[in-house]
Amino acid sequence: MSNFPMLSVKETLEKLKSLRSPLVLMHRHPDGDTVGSAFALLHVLKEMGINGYGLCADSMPERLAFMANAFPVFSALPEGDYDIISVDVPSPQQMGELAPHLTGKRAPVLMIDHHAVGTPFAPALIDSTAAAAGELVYLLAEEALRQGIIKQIPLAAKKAIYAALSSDTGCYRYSNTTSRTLRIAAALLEDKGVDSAEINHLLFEAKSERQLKAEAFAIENTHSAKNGKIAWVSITQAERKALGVEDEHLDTMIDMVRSRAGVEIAFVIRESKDGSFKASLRSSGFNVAQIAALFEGGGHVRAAGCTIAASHIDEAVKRLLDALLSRA
Ligand SMILES: [Mn+2]
Repeated sequence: MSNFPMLSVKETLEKLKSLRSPLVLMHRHPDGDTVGSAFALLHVLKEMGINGYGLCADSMPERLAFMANAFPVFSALPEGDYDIISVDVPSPQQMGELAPHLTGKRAPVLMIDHHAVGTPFAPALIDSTAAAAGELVYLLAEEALRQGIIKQIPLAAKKAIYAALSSDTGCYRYSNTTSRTLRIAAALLEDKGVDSAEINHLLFEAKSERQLKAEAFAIENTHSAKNGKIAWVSITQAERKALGVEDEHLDTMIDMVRSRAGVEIAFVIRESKDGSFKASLRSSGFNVAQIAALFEGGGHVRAAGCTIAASHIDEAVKRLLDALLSRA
């Protein structure tokens, strides 16, 4: 286990109160939970009188811009004094290109996360029963409210937390959705300013032309093994160029693979610009986090990710498939 202390919500709030110009770190290939949690936290900190900024190795996806525009986001470390806190980042690997810089004096001072498998790198508030990191940001905001540190949870924070929860639960459909998730969502919706239909439309329905192209590619190029129980798609840089799609357009390909009847384990492997192979895994029950951990990745029982070392994409597929076939 980790050498870093595990913190309660109250202890984490104490730490937040002492932060000086915090940089809130999001994971690489940012999704709705890491972005929603980071911006919600920034809004809550501002309400506490603490001004912070975002930090992410990769650029903010266009489709999340609706909640990611109130604070500047750095993609490289700025000069000056600041404290780095991470949200939804389970391991240094998930810091992307920032990882080698976030050590020593620049090491994060706090992590807020909900992944079951990871490599803690700072004192941490970790609760793997939380459906999203956004749930933990809500608990922190609620505690700050209870202690009178803030007078209200800002509307922008409420919207971002609602989006974070919705994003990681697939619109409150996945098995990670608990009664607490729904109670928090209900509390957020008490504020008439939080428009669930609009947020869910932006997260799940409003797809760009290029995102749809990537989904069509996934539908047409799905392979399977074990009588269709394991299914996958791989996409090379050349194929990505031909389609004109960037990283942010590929995130829903996995949904096309897993939505096939009979599929129990789905994965997508994409070749990145730097020649590495990034895999996303989903399952209907089999522990894919353990498979991802074999490749130094991590995640949740039913949703995990890792980077696979290989000289060619077919080799990356074979390495992951072999690992799955020998255990699933
Ligand atoms: Mn998350």
